[in-house]
Amino acid sequence: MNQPMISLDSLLQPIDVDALEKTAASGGCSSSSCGSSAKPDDMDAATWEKIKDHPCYSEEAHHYFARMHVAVAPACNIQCNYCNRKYDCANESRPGVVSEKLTPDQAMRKVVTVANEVPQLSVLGIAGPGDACYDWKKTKATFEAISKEIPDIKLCISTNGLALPDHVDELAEMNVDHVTITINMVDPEIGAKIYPWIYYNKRRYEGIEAARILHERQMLGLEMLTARGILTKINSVLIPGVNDEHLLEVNKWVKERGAFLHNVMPLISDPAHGTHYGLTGQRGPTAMELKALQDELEGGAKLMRHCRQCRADAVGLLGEDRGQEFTLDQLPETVTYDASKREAYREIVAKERGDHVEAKQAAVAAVKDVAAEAKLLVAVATKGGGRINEHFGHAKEFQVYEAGPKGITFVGHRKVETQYCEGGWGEDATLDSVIRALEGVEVVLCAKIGDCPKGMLTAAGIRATDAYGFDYIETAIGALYAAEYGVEPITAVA
Ligand code: CLF
Ligand code: SF4
Repeated sequence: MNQPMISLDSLLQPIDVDALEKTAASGGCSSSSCGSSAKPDDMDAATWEKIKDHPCYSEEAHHYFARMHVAVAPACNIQCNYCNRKYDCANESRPGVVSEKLTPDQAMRKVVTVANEVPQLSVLGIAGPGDACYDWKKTKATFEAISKEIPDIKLCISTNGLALPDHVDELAEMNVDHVTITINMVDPEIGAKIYPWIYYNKRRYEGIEAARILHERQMLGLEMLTARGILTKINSVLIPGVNDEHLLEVNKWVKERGAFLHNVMPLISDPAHGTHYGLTGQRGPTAMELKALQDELEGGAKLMRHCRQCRADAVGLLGEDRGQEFTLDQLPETVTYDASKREAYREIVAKERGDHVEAKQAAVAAVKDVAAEAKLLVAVATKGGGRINEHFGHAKEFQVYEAGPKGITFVGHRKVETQYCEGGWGEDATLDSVIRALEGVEVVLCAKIGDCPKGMLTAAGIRATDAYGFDYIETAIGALYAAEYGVEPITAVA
């Protein structure tokens, strides 16, 4: 079949085009890495096949692949103290802006339009803005229609778990490989502080009884999914003073019942959101508190640390949101799926990814070889592709990595409220908020930084450099760590 010519530029907008073109020009990928797989050694091939292009289930995939959510499920059967129905579901979103709710037909038009224009798209998720399992008819109609039109798109669902056991068999029949359950407690006494009521079997329950029913349904749903081989991720909202230490217990319970990943997310709480927690002054954790708990959880159920708490209508790579480009009023009346961009993108990424994996392995080995106990927290400005390819002033977030005796690990991201160079010049007040967001970070790596912000960062105890611009993230961090602790830096991979 003839395919239209597609320019790399139009294909790979958020990814660094120069770096990918360099790869393509050198014969597609470095000769030694052709065919190398990013599959971790301790993972079976079937599981890898399910997660390898899923930006949430694979940290490595999130550099390359995008998800989109369609907000077709507004109804909910419980009340969480961190949620206000006016806003997006806090299970899978950051509250703040009301979603544009869609019918299944509108969702179909939107997904096809996005699939034609965003080649990174690999996953369609339904994450509210209410509960996808409670608002089941719309969820099911949407998944069925879209999987017929775009058979290779992965279907993903997020739920509070109360109605989940009623739909596990249908999820399995629809080939839904990925389910997220938000589980904030396994002790109903703690649950009663998080959930004032639930609506179950046509009755409203309150307090400890409500939390006990929710807990039992969540555990049952998780066990049923595990029995059917569906990968389940557990999201837990970290609420300081309510369930922080308790999440160690949650981690144990979900691991025992086969959860694939545990994603601990910070409570987002602000009086302006009108939530119970926001209005009563319940604070969220700091970035360092979240990291400390995640570090404590290491060794239990495998952790997800790259969650961006997406909106229920998010579109794009994690950490970017292109939803505003695809609002209903901008969608064409009729649209036909064209697979060519997504197929071309996958081909290029497969080559780039093999190269990246080799570079990462070399960097991790080099860091482990350094006989130092020290840990180095590094923030990276990137717009995808696993490379340092974003200017300091344009970064909407920084990805944070830790280098140390265990190698190089991704430990989270720090959101920047306002970019330093918004409008073309830097604002000192904005830089102060960026510096606050970088709490605990020792070095910032970016594609470009001016002398002024660099000097202010230095004064705040944060070193910043663009010397590793366009390198792979791990290669740069490896070189930095090796240089810092007195051995020869490893060679950067172009
Ligand atoms: Fe969406 Fe959730 Fe599926 Fe991902 S999001 S339904 S698993 S496709 Fe991902 Fe967003 Fe975190 Fe969710 S970053 S909020 S974990
Ligand atoms: Fe809100 Fe989601 Fe909780 Fe329902 S499950 S109350 S929509 S956060």
